[in-house]
Amino acid sequence: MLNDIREAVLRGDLDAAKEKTARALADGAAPGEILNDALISAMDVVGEEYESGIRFIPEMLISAEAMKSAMTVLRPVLAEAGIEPRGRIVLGTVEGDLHDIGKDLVGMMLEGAGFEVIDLGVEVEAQRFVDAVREHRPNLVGMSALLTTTMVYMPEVIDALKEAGLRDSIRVIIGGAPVTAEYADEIGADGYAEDAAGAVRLATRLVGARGSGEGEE
Ligand code: B1M
Repeated sequence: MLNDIREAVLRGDLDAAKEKTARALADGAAPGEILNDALISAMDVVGEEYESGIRFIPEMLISAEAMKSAMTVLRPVLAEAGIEPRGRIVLGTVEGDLHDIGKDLVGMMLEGAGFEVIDLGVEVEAQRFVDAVREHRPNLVGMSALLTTTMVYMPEVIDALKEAGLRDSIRVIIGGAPVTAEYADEIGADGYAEDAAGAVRLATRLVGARGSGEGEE
C-alpha cells in the first residue's frame, strides 16, 4: 500500500498518488506513516536521483506535483491528527525579481520533506518578509534571486529583520543562480544551497541545529 504511493510519486503520476493515498487512509493507514514512509521517502529518492544525474528538473517537478496531489488528501487528516511539520519556512523571490521556477521547486521539495511552506511569491519586498515572519513565526526565511541586480535586496531583508528584532529567532537561507556560499557569508545569511535538494538538506540541518550557529551547504 505505502509502496504503491511511493511508486506513484516516483513515476510522477498525480492521479494515482492522490487515489492511492485516499485508499490507504480509508484502509486505516496512519497519516504520519503515509507522509514519512511513502511521500517523504519518495521525495528523498527524487532528490538523490536528481543529485546523481539520473533525474532532471522536469522529472523532479512532476514528482513534486504528485506529492502535492497526495497532500491535498493527506493534509486535512494530518492537521486533525496534530502531526507537527518538520519546520516552517517563509519563502519568496526578492524585490524586483519575477523568476519563480527555482523558488517553486525549492518550496515543493521542502514541502515534500515535511516542511510547512509559506510562499510569498515573487517581487517580495523586505517589509513583506518581516510581516510574514511576525505573522507565521517560521524557523526559516528562504530567499531566491536570479538576477545580479536583485540579489542585492537579500541583505536589505536581513537588515529589516534585524531592525524588527526578528533576526535572532530565525535562520536565513538563500539561493538562485547568481548567489554563492561566499555571498551568503558576506551578507550574514545562515546558509546557501545550490539546488532544491541542497535546500532541503540545509533547512533540515538548520532546524535541527537551531541556536548553534551552524552554517552552509
Ligand atoms: Co530571466 N534571466 N530574465 N526570465 N531567465 C535569467 C536568470 C538569465 C541568467 C538569462 C541570461 O541572460 N542568460 C538573466 C540574468 C542575468 C543576470 O542577472 N546575471 C535573465 C534576465 C536578464 C532576465 C530579464 C532581465 C530579461 C529582460 O527582460 N531583459 C527579465 C527580468 C524579469 C524580472 O525578474 N524582473 C527576465 C525574465 C524572465 C522570464 C519572465 C521570461 C522567465 C521567468 C519565468 C518564471 O520564472 N516564471 C525567465 C527565465 C525562464 C530565465 C532562465 C532562462 C531560466 C530560469 C529558470 O527558471 N531556471 C534564466 C537563464 C538560465 O538560468 N538558464 C534566466 C530553472 C530553475 C529550476 O533554476 O531558478 O536557478 P533556478 O533555481 C535553482 C537554483 O538556483 C536553486 O534551486 C533551484 C532548483 O534547482 N535555487 C535556490 C533557486 N532559488 C533558491 C532558493 C534557495 C535555495 C536554492 O533557498 C531559499
